[in-house]
Amino acid sequence: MQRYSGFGLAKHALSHHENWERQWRNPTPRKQYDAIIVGGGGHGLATAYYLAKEHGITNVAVVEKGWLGGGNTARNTTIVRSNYLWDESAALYEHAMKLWEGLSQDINYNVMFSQRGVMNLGHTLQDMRDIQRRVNANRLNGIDSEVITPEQIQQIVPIMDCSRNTRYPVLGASWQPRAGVARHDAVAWGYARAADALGVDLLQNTEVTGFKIRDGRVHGVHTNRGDIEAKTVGCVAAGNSGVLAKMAGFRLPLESHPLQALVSEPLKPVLDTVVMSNHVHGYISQTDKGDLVIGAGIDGYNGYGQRGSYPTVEHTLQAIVELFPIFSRVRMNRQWGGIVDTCPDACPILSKTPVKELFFNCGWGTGGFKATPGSGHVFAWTLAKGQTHPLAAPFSIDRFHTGALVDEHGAAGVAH
Ligand code: FAD
Ligand code: PYC
Repeated sequence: MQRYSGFGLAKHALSHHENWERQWRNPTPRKQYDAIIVGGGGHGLATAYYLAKEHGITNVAVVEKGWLGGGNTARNTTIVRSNYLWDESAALYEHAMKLWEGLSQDINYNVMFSQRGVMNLGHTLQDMRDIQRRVNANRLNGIDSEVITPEQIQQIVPIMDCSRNTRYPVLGASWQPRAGVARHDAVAWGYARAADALGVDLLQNTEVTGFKIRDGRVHGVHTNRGDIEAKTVGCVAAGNSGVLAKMAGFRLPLESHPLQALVSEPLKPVLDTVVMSNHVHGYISQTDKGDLVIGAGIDGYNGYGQRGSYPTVEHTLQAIVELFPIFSRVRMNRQWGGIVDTCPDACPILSKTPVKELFFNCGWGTGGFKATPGSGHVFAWTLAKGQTHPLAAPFSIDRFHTGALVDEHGAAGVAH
């Protein structure tokens, strides 16, 4: 990170924010790269960074149709946790969690990773059985996780209505103290700056419109700025992954849905942890600025419009106000949607494809932000070695033929 002396800071404060150094270059695309990453979200940028840093592969381009981090990375609600049920996914998300814990130092950029704890509420006996099972599985995997009672919840979040008067009373929760939130755009910018410093070309406003495929092998991409050759191509395009797969001539078992979120006007600090309820369809946290960040399940229809429909917002706010009557008169400032790529088993795809040297990293659906460092780390390994990283192996597209699905709907956090 650029460090300024007291004088430097004062100079910038008085300069109307002019003449700041650019954080990354704006290069002209080269004709040929060793690797092209399609998609300049957090996952794509992390992949490029680890390719350069850990594998010495620096002749790399990240090709982004819009601006860096403007997709789901910019639109997500930044919850980071690793309390997944099955060994395969727990290992992958915990790998990410460990990287989160050192990320600001590693990329020398403050990603504001705040381990303020995440609780997943249970409102029925079956919820509580599922929570108990998942907590047991987490602990067997060395992941910090515990079951807490309504009394403990009330102590952690005094403003929550934990009485028996609600439609779906709170019966308990799972609690992961190391979980929390991070600053989404800082993650994208931090990885972008670090990757750029290692020589990676970040090509914004560059849309991939097709793949150059000969003899069953990828040789590069067609873009709106011309063709670019590459030995290896990794696609990390979230909600647009199905569109890219179609360009390459195969189908992926993905559905693209809108997922919405909204933020309130800023309030004084009242909520210093993250509360999620899959059952009543609402989750909430408070930013350092004071806004309440609120979201829920996906909108049920498929689509590519980054909006979402009103009934989902209404349903979410009903759930939030029932849990937090104190928020009933808070005004909402903004609402938006992202397009999430959901798999039938609510797990990602990190995989080779029918086209040689063309790899896909997608299907993170409603929960990929938390995986950003881990996803980039294992995908970079996969691209560098041309074979699947052991942590990624269970998430190959082969599982949809063999039936070895990893069903994480219960841990997905939001309903879909
Ligand atoms: P993106 O950031 O979407 O990046 C993909 C990029 O590919 C985009 O920038 C796009 O422009 C680019 N692209 C697409 N097509 C092309 C093309 N043809 N050519 C070039 N570029 C292309 N996850 C959590 O873990 N915790 C949460 O709290 C959470 N909350 C969420 C809330 C909402 C409202 C939403 C929408 C998502 C949420 N998620 C959450 C999910 C999370 O945002 C995603 O899983 C994650 O950000 C995906 O990162 P990415 O880098 O793969 O995708
Ligand atoms: O995966 O934890 C999650 C999540 C929370 C909100 C959206 N996704």
